[in-house]
Amino acid sequence: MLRIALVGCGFFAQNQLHGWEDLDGIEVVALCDRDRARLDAMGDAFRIARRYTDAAEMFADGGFDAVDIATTVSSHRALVEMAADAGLHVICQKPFAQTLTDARHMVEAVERAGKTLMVHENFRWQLPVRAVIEALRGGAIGTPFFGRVSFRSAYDVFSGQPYLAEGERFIIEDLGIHILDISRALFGDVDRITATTRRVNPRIRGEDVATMLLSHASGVTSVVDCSYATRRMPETFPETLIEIDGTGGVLRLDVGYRLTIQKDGGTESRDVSPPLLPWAEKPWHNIQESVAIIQRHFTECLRAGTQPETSGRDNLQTLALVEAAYRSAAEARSVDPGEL
Ligand code: NAD
Ligand code: 89V
Repeated sequence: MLRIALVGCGFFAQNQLHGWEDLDGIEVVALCDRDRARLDAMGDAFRIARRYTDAAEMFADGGFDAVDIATTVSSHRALVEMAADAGLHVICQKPFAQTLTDARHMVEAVERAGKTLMVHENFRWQLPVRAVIEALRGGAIGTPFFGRVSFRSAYDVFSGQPYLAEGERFIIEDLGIHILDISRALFGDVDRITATTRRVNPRIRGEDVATMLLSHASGVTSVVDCSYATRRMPETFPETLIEIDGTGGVLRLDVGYRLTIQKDGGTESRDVSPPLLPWAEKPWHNIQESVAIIQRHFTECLRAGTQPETSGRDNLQTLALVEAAYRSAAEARSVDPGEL
């Protein structure tokens, strides 16, 4: 039995608790939130008796093997370092850290403790996205040379997550981070990125449109474009649309979770829609199911003694891309993420 403690009982955490409930050999034994009302609501809903408003107290009491950090980013470094000191495995929500320096310290702390650290970077684990990754890695269209990974929507994310409207940074830090990570999963690490950003919605503080051009070390050029200001029908939230051109054909993940591969003069098209889990609801079900998938990956890695694909160390590259995109937009130049 793997015993888990979860910190942060806010908007998203219920998905993580449902995901853990569905996995065999897992028990969430303790919950923490500094907001007593949220803590009790979540504790009652998931019948978890051990409840803390202070994470340090929870870590001191112990009795669990891993911690699932579902708080917003400003608390991540302190919580990850406390977990490392307590000798625990860690899953931490994205964005992993506020700065690359923080992130490097966090990765090193868990490595020193000899434990596993996975970032809850779940978009590359979505079933439709996974189908694209597997087709590409399986050589379905030969060697890729161009990709577009696109997320455009006008869905109101601010009512569920009001903090998204308040930060100086918005779409690259919160959503673009996922889409950049998908581009890395498909085409590998990036030598240069060029980005433009703008704010369309006057009621938020940060940027809600970002267009990024990536030169990958593999030779692929990809475009990663994100918008929360795109009023189109049908509204496609939260679908990531993907186009890839390869030496042997083309691949498209289109609206409605349809994957099409064209090669050798033929077209093969299939529905790769995610299932609607009993606790999930549309349109979030795609994201919700990827929570269950990434959690299963984490437990399999612990059992096998292997590193998660979205480990803390791997995520340093995604975070560097986020920073490089902001720097590129601010300085109107292309940026090598390696310079950060
Ligand atoms: P939220 O603000 O609704 O909830 C966060 C909770 O953490 C709050 O209840 C707060 O009281 C608690 N908290 C903060 N610091 C704490 C501390 N030091 N100790 C104890 N409790 C503390 O936020 P949310 O929308 O649930 O988002 C949480 C994280 O999940 C964010 O990092 C967000 O980016 C991420 N998120 C990820 C996805 C995804 O698909 N991966 C989707 C939505 C949100
Ligand atoms: O997945 C996320 O990180 C969410 C959202 C989809 C709204 O951007 O914050």
